[in-house]
Amino acid sequence: MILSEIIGRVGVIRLNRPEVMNALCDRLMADLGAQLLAYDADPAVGAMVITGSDKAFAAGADIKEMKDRTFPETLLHDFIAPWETILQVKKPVIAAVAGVALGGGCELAMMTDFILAADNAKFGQPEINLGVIPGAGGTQRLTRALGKARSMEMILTGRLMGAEEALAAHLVARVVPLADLQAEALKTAEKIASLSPVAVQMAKKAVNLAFESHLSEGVRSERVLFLSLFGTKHQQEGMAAFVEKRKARFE
Ligand code: DAK
Repeated sequence: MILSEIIGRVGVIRLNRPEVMNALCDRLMADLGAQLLAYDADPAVGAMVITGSDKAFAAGADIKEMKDRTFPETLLHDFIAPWETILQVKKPVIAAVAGVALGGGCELAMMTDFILAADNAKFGQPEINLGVIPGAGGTQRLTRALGKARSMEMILTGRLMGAEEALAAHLVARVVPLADLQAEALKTAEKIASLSPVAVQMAKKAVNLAFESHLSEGVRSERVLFLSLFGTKHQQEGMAAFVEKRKARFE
């Protein structure tokens, strides 16, 4: 249900259920989580990309699998845990989104570190049409990205948002032509993978603090992370290379 390969220093994971627009069933989520953790532990990988097909990043959780679940079952058979594995990943993860990213698909994309969108991308939280609400962080992350008014409108009406609107609303980092999406995602991930892995992980942690904490707490924690980098060779190498007008070598 996923296809994965390492290209250069980038672990690429492709969601692969084309017959159902990459609907995210339990097995796919378990496989995705396991692959993310494997790449996180693999020194050959410096960054990851999650992508889908040209038509669908993912059309949401698998409705056919989910529809008969009862409340006690959802509690007893923890179907939530695999959705959160991605939050344990320390290396940067980019979502390269083409086509639809709906419901759980949009939530998965928002759980990555940032989204690169193809010009045909469509984002939305249409759960309200199914008589439910987003359950994997959508109400929280979409609201932090878009602000209350736009997020409320999308979640209450199920309206989809195109790539350009998503860019203007700060949901995505960049929009590129569909034909360039994979190459751009790889190039971006490769750039990150070429940098100091220690600084990269601390940068990810620090930016996430802005998202998940109050300002003063985030700034205090950023300072601790920043100062601790002065205990690394990469800080010495990066700054020495600048002064000596040469390219830094982060080994
Ligand atoms: N689940 C299962 N099958 C899906 C699917 C989905 N989400 N989306 C599409 N498919 C299937 C269709 O049923 C169809 O299958 P067949 O009929 O051929 O067997 C096939 O994919 C092609 O779809 P369409 O024929 O509908 O294709 P169209 O191009 O006409 O439309 C579409 C594409 C993506 C606009 C449409 O399929 C659609 O609206 N799909 C549903 C989108 C949606 O409602 N998504 C939200 C699902 S609810 C949680 C974790 C996650 C979640 C909640 C909690 N926890 C950890 C607590 C997430 C919930 C959701 O995502």
